[in-house]
Amino acid sequence: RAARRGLLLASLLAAAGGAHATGEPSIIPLPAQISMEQGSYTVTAAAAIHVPPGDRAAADAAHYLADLLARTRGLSLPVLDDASPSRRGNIVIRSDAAASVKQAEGYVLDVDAHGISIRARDAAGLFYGVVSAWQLLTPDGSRGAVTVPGMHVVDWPRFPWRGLMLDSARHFQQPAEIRQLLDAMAQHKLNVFHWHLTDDQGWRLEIRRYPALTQIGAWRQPPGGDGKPYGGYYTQAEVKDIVAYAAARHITIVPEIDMPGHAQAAVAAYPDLGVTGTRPAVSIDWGVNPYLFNVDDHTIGFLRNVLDEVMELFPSTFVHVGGDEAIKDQWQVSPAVQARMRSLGIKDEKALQSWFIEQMGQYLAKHGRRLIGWDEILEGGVPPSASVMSWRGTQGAIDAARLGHDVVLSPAPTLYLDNLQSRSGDEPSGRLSIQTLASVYAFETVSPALTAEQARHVLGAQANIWTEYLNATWQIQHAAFPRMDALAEAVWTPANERHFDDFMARLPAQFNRYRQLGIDYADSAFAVDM
Ligand code: TNX
Repeated sequence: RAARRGLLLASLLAAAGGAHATGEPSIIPLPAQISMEQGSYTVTAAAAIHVPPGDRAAADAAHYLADLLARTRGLSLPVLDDASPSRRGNIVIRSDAAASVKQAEGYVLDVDAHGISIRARDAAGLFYGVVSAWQLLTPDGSRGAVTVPGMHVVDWPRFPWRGLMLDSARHFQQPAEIRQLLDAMAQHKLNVFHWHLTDDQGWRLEIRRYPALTQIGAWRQPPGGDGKPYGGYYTQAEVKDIVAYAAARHITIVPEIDMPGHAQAAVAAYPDLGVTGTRPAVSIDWGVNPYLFNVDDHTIGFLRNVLDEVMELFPSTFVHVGGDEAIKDQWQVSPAVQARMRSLGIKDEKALQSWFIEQMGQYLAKHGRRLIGWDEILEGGVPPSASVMSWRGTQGAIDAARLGHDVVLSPAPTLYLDNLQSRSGDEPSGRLSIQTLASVYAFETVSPALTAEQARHVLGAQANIWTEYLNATWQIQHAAFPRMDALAEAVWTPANERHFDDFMARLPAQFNRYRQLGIDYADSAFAVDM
């Protein structure tokens, strides 16, 4: 792969030469407003990063910058808390309630002959200003002193939900791999990590009250395996670390506990949670499995207890409860479930799923949280407390927004990164539909079918990495990069500022950063029309 990479990159760099010559800064995602100004500033090994004494948010952002620069530019700059209100020169980062950007998470970045200044009203804004500054300071993959052209940047995100979903159930990833992905997300100004933690093929989250969920549910016996159980899970201590790691990068982790379908691993651990009472094996193949959670008080109580521990671990307002692909056969043929439906006055199984989800929604609401689920939860009448994540195209989001529910877009196939991005042999195995960098880039989160009032319910979008076909780190990284760059621009940059050619010209510098960071991106993204 390495040889092939060199070739593709060389032709790409040649193609992008024009843009380099103009000195256009390679900030990805492209800022909302950027104007080039007179002058320039050279950061040398003698520079320092200055923050005001006691400005904790600025200090945190400054340390993140110092660490990144050391790793990717070989510049080890000290962080000094000596910035007076009038200080100019060098790199100055400060919280500023009067910063001339009103939007949440926004920042103002200036480069002139005196230095680089970053101001923001909130901590996330300072952090994103730092990410942009890091990109300005790593324009070309070389090490040491670097000159940045004068500019004035005012920047803020288009959407509050800029997400990535990772499926840790079909294949388990080590905590270090999760942290590396979170870091990369932060460097793309993505702020929601949707963590798919349970499915038919594995239950990955330690729940103290129900140890068999991970003792049994986290392990499967693959065909042709060596008899050793395959799988893994995250202990609560590991999860706390990962949540804190994400929070330090302004990322919220939205955990997903899938129900009532994709429940086979849980039923394998505790057969009395299921409908039939029999114990299946943890699933070893993909697709839609029949095992559903029961709808009796015992199972509903179990799920509430699980959510208690989930809420303890994850401070996120939103908790994802799945709701996808729950074929209702087991409910249909179970006399107990049918009796329960009659006693509740529920007319069919779709409405029963709606009732089931609403039970969870009310429980979460009682604890100050909000439920989100895949768009199938609309089918039996949308549960009043629910927000909706649209994956079967975008119609679910349109319907839900019209009904006044908040929505997040993650439509297959465009934002499903388990799809291939080219016909190149450099690709990992994956689903055969091809979703190119260009098609992800062109994704428009807000449907023109929505009125302005309805569009206010669109929180944003995310890409999903399902891992049926992706079990190694390099495969996940190939799927994620560089399409994560395209996604970032689709959810951050104002729609009328997005231009694919311009984006492509900024990408080679990003590839250099990937190499410095040890991220195994796919340059097969460019093989499509070559
Ligand atoms: C559908 S998307 C699923 C997942 C699969 C995915 C594969 C969704 C809510 N359910 O269980 O992994 O397709 O692309």
